[in-house]
Amino acid sequence: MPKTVLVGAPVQTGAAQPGCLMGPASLRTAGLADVLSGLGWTVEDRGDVAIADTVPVPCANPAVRNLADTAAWIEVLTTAAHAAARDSDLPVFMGGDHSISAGTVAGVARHASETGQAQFVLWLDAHPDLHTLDTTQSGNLHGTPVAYFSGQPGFDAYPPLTHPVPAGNLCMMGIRSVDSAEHRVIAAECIAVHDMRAIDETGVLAPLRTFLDKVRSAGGRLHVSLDVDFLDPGIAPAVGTTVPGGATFREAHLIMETLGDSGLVNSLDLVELNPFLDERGRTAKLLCDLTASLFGRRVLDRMTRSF
Ligand code: 4U7
Ligand code: MN
Ligand code: MN
Ligand code: MN
Repeated sequence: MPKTVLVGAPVQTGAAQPGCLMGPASLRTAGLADVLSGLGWTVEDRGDVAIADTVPVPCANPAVRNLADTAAWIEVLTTAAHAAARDSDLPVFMGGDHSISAGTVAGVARHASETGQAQFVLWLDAHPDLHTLDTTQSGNLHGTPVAYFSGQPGFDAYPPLTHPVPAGNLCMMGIRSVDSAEHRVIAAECIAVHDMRAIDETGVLAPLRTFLDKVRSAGGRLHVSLDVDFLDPGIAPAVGTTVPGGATFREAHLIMETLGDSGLVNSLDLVELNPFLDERGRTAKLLCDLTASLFGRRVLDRMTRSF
């Protein structure tokens, strides 16, 4: 049987609003482990990671908030993600705000280097999260993980990055809120960014298939990072950073089903869920259902049907 490991990352130091620390508990309450075992997966829930007390870390940018704690979370998550990738076929990292991906991607990329494979990342988000500690104006560090794990300079206060993911191995979908400093990085690094206008024009499938072909031909490993704000706020209200005009229910499921069919996905983040903002658990349940689509749940099994 294929195996998944669940890792809880109750982190909210990177977000403006409190609440994301309840994300792992909400996903567990929505029944994530049972959903995946029902699909034939062996599930090991490793519980939540934790950090020790920290001392404040100085930063040249006075806007930056919670730097020491966020850096400590990134460090423990790098270790936990490396171990989870080593020990299972498709670990799920339950956030927590998106700063956790600085650690989860660093950790899975370390494992990829050990298997001799290239690491790829599919970033499903309204935002590119490409700020450095110098460029962030909000000071909210959930806006920084992609800049960090892709090896941008300016992260002396984060753990030293041993295995950066090349910008050419990134694909972003759903983007619709980009700050000017992020625009400059996207242009300079030629990152494949499919904004919502592009999705409107082409649908989700064409750019996704192009990216999956690239991962497959490189023999690479693929990490998927799903920010709740990728989804339209009408279907996923439990997030502090809503942006109108997000992915629809079917666009999101089609992405997850196609990713599942590809067999190429090796790790998944479910991030930015803020249960304090949810409505009767509907966003947590939607994340469980989207994860089920990635793990093999299908409305109908296509292979066995003919007309
Ligand atoms: B998320 C923002 F200014 N760019 O830096 C910032 F728009 O993980 C938002 O994608 C960051 O939700 C959003 O604060 C981070 C803002
Ligand atoms: Mn994000
Ligand atoms: Mn390893
Ligand atoms: Mn976002």
